[in-house]
Amino acid sequence: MTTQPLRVNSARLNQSLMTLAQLGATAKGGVCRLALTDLDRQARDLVVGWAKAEGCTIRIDQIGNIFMRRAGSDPTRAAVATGSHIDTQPTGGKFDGNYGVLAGIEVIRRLNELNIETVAPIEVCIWTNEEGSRFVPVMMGSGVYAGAFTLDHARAARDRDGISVSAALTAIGYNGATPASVAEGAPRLGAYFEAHIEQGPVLEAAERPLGAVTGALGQRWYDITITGMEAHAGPTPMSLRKDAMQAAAQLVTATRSIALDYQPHGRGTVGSMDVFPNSRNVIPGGVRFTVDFRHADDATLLAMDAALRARAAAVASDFNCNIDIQQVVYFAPTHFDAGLVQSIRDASQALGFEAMDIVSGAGHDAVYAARTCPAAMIFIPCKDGISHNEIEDAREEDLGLGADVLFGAMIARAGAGAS
Ligand code: HGY
Ligand code: MN
Ligand code: MN
Repeated sequence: MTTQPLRVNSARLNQSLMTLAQLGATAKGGVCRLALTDLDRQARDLVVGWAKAEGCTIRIDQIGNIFMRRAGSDPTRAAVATGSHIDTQPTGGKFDGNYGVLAGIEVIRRLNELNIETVAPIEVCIWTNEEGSRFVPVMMGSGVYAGAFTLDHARAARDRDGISVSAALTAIGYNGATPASVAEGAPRLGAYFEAHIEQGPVLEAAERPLGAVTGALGQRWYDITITGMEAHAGPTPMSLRKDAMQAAAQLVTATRSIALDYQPHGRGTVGSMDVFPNSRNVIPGGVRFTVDFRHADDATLLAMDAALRARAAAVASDFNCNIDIQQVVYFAPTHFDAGLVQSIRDASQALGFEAMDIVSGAGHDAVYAARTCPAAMIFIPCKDGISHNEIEDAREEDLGLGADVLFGAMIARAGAGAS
């Protein structure tokens, strides 16, 4: 074994990313490939084909998670795994999720080229519906795997057209047979690394190409339904209105003000809203919208929850509307495994770089994987810190360097025999 750190073929990794990005390519250079659509099927088939070409065996579980396995010399060892997701936001980019999966495929390609046999098996995972855009809950496949919610709950989830996860999995041919959760018998991974773009401005502003992710913000997601009464926009006096839109507006601004009350880590977002009947001269009788709260501290995240509910009670009274708040996602702030984080710092050091410790503002499948095995993440910068946007971009050298760190950290964990 040479003492030089192992490197990936960054040109090939980049080429694979661009090939995958063609599936759902948008005019603005992004990707729209929603979970369990036919585009997701095509992308799954493409990546599974690449893994099979490298001699991997493929396992698909009952929530559609895909595990692409390269054997090790000791099959009794739990797999050292990596991966991410290939479903995207409607105005998603080429790299969110896709990078983590293809960096893992590139590690397998290099192990084969270098004829290195690891001791522990290596697995690359594609987790189902990480984005939570078409179906809720978010990070669905990894959440079922870790027991954050049941398989039945996830398979029963429906999109805006009423299509269930179960039907969508069947439609794309990824209704797998193996158990989907560790509790039900899914193989427990030995360790899980995930490479991902930062999706924020920190690394780029610090001019650091590598982040050792120590943890991730906790999240609470809500569906809020406000019921007032439709009425005529002209004859109805202001004092007699039950205006669901005006009530909603109060909570939209409260979402922002509550997040601002809990800085620096507080985050509050209203990303989606439906208005009924959505006619310009009818006072809205119904408004349904989403709230996404995040914080690094669990007690603070709970305080944000309480502030929202208190504000909603006051608004319901002031605007004579009914307000229903359903929490649809909750996970506490995550602290990744210190040993794995250190192996990421060490792999970065071996390449001549000092990785910057950083907390993830985004949720990732590693958050749920961390409930079942040691997990940690590698971040690389993305241009202007922009993601969940079609202009999302990352530099080939950073993509390659992040994959080099993944390679080194995984080998250190899996053990490498003869080459
Ligand atoms: O919402 C998130 O943090 C991730 O993109 N699913
Ligand atoms: Mn992602
Ligand atoms: Mn995302």
